[in-house]
Amino acid sequence: MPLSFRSADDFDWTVRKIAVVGPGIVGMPMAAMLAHARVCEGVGRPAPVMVVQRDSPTSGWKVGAINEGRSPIGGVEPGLDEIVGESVSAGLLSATHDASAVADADIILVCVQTDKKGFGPDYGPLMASLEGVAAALRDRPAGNIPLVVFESTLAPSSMATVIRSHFAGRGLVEGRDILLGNSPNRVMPGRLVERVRTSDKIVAGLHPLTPRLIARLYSRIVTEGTLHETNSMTAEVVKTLENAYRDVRIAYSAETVRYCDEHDIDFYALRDRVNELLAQSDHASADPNAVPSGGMLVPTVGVGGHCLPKDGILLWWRAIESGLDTSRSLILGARRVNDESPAATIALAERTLGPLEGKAVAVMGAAYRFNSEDTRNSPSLVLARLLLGRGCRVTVHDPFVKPGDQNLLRLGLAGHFTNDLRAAVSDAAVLFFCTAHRDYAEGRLVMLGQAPRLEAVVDGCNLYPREEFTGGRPGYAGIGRGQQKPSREFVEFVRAGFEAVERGVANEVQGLLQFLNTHYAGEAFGRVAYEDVQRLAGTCVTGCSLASPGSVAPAVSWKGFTPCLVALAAGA
Ligand code: SAJ
Repeated sequence: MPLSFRSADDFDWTVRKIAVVGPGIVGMPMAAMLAHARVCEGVGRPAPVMVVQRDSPTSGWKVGAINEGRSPIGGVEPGLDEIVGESVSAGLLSATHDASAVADADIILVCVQTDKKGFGPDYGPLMASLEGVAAALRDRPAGNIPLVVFESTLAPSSMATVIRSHFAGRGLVEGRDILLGNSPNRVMPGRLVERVRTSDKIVAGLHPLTPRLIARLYSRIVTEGTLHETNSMTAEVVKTLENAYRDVRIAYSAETVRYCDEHDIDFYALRDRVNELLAQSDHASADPNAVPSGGMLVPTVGVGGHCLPKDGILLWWRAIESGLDTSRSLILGARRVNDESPAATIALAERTLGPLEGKAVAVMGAAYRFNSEDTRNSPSLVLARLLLGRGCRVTVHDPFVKPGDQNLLRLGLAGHFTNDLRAAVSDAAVLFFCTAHRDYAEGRLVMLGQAPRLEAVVDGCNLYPREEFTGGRPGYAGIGRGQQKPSREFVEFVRAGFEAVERGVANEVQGLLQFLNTHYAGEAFGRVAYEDVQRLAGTCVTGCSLASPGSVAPAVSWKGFTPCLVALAAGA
């Protein structure tokens, strides 16, 4: 009997095999680290790990790569290739296209990407993968009670509704035939293995036993972080809120920097002073390759990636579906502010450098984040299309992104793209730096020397200090690069605005929790307490310091400037 439990504290568990569905940036490190850890639970030999990857045109090749001992993850991922190779050589890691391989697994990790569609989750790929998992588990050996753990980001209530009912509809009743848990991955491309090992991780479930089981398993790979046990809906809220609140703080910086840039105020001096007053500082003002974690975050050409643009909408999904008023939502308002950033970058450029129409411009960096090939929701590509719309002759460059990249093709930019740096800059009058790739940081002088027609540089990613462009040619415009030190009164105005925004988010989240608990917390164990959300979000390594709910003072303006997020917080 691989799992028998009398209570959440009294159980016998045998783990003979682990399966991982979806060897992407979440599943591949998890599979390799569990295999490498030699998990011996209730048996005298390590549990082998089987990766399942459907035989799709774009990803089916990963099975062969893994079985040859190679990680299918692109970019630079320290430590991952080594543990994949070692585990495959030891016969403890393998891969297959066949989903029925999960039938005899005692633990199944589901690491399939989720997305948004309109104002709700897009679970298409996830549910497609669960068809195979449920069919296989229906034929599982008698008496097995497999544990299925979702590492994917899920909209609050999904575990208790969509996921639970999917398995129940196939004869697998949660708590009797199967245990359903979730542990949303806090992945960071470029640090995949390190993040799993060192970051705190939330482990959750629908049944009280489940977090205990996941914690016991994950304690073998999360060796420097802390495992926090809770229920599924709390984990769903914390994960989506971490990203939503990050999006809000970037939006508050974006609104503030637009005012600063119009009045030649040094935004970064302001940011560092305000964060010091908030006791939420970081080193990101001086380092374009830092992962910002302070209170006020860093305003750039825009917010891309697969997470921040979608998770606030996932958090609001059930409330929007029920028709709740969204007009005063800071989380949804922040999305609008951040989506304006590419256009705001062009406005800054034209204010400083004159009209761009008809000029040859190069967009430097197609990826949404530095030293990465990932173009999902990349603001650089939005900027490129806006520049085309203004009659510019546009080239898009990136050292990592592939010419056949799906988003380049989808947005009609493949014909404007090159990996050749010299070709990208040779004819350009203006260079827009959108992604802080190391090639741009290290090769500035050589690169500018290859641009004989260069008139100006626009810095949209905190890449270059203004002092590096003092000679007057090329001209320089940088987001946040005003030259006047902020007054003490303006610092105080911005700090007070930040505290209004953080209070506004707290009030908004408290309202969402009341809604979710009323409609989706079936039993006491499933309820979400704001204090738990605050405590668990505070374990996010990139900073998520939530305020407590409370009253917000009426919004005031500074010489006519009132951030819309502050107005929303005061109005809510
Ligand atoms: N960005 C800014 N200013 C900032 C920080 C980021 O403009 O101060 C932009 C970036 O340029 C990028 C986008 O926002 O375009 C997202 O950047 P990110 O640093 O949030 O990186 P992601 O989206 O790859 O990872 C996020 C992280 N979430 C949090 O830090 C709360 C990561 O920890 C999560 O694991 C990941 O989402 C996820 O999988 O949810």
